[in-house]
Amino acid sequence: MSEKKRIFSGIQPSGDLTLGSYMGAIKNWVALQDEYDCLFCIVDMHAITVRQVPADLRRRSLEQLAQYIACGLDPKKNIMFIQSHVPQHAELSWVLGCYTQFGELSRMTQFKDKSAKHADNITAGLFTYPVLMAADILLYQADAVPVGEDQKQHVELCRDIAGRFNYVYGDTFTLPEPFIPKMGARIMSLGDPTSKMSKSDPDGCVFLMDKPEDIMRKFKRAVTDCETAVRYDPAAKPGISNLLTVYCTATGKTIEEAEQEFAGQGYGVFKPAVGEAVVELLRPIREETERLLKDKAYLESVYKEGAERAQYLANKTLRKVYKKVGFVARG
Ligand code: ATP
Ligand code: LTN
Repeated sequence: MSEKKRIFSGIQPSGDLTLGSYMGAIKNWVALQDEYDCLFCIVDMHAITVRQVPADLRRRSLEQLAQYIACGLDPKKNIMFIQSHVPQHAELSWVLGCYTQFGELSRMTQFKDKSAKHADNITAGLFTYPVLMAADILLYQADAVPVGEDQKQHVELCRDIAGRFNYVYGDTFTLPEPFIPKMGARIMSLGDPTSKMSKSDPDGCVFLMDKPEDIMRKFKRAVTDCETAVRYDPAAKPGISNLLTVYCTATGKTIEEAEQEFAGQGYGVFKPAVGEAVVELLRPIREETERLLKDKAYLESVYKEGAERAQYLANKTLRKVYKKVGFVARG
C-alpha cells in the first residue's frame, strides 16, 4: 500500500442494507476510495452480539459483499473482506478490552438502546462490542472512519483507548477521526421521523433491494405534517426535512434548489418525486447485486484475497502490541 491515508469501515450483516446505511456510510466510502487506502469489512462477528439465524447470517454476509461492489466499491482498489476471516480482530480485541473501563462501555448509547430492545439476552458480547470495533480500526492504523452519526461515540471511544495505550507503551496506534457526512448522516424512519431509519424497523425503512413499487408505497405513506409547504426545518417539520435530505442526497441537489423546485406544489407532488429519485438511485444497485450474486466464484475470490491482504497488515500491528504488553515472541 502507498503513503495515502488509510480508511476503515464496516457494516454488520445483521439485516439487509438500508437507504440509511447507504446514505450515511457507503456513499461516502465510494467517494473516498480513490483518495485513500481503504478497507471495507463485513463485520459478522459484531452481528452475533444479538441472536442470528445461522443460514441467514451466512447468506446476508455474501449479499452484503455483492452490494458493496454494486454500490461502486472496486475490489481492485480496496481491501474488502469478512471480519471472521481475519482472527487478529478477536485477538486485538481481547488485549484492548484490558485497557477499557467498565464505566466507559456502560455509557455507550447504542448499548443502552440495544440492551433495552433485547432485554432477555444482554450478553457480554453486546457490552464489549465497541472494543471489537476499536480493534477493527486500530489493527489497520486507520486515519479516518466514515460512518453515520450514530457511530461517532464508538469512534471517540476507540480514540480514547488508543490514546491510553499509546500513553502507557509509547506510540503504537494511529488515532482515527470519525468522518460523518454533512448531508445524510442521520436518515430518519419514514414511519416515525423522530427516530433513526433502522433495518430492525421494516415499515419505516427502505432496503437497497426493495422493488420500485415497494419504495414508492413507502414514500407515499411517509409520515409528514399537516401543513403543505416543502420547507427544511428539522425541529418543526422532521418528516419533510428528512424527505428533503433523502431527495438531495439521491439527486445531488442542494436543499435550497429542492425547496424552490417544489415551491407551492404540496406533498402530493413532493412525496412521489422523492420515491422516484430513490427508485432511480437504487435500480442499478439492485440489478448489479442480482448479477453478482450469480457469480459465487467471483465473490469468493474477492473475499479470499481481501482476507489475505488484511491479515498481512493486521499481523504487523498485532505483533507490535503483543511485544509491548510483554508476551513472549513465538520465535
Ligand atoms: P441496527 O438497526 O441493527 O442498529 P442499522 O440499520 O443502524 O442497524 P448498522 O449496520 O448499524 O445499521 O449501520 C451501518 C452504517 O450505516 C453505520 O456507519 C451507521 O452509522 C450508518 N447508518 C445506519 N443507519 C443510518 C441512518 N439511518 N442514517 C445514516 N446513517 C446510518
Ligand atoms: N458498529 C458499526 C459497525 C462497525 C464498524 C466497525 C464501523 C463495526 N466495526 C469499524 C466502522 C469501523 C455499526 O454500524 N453498527
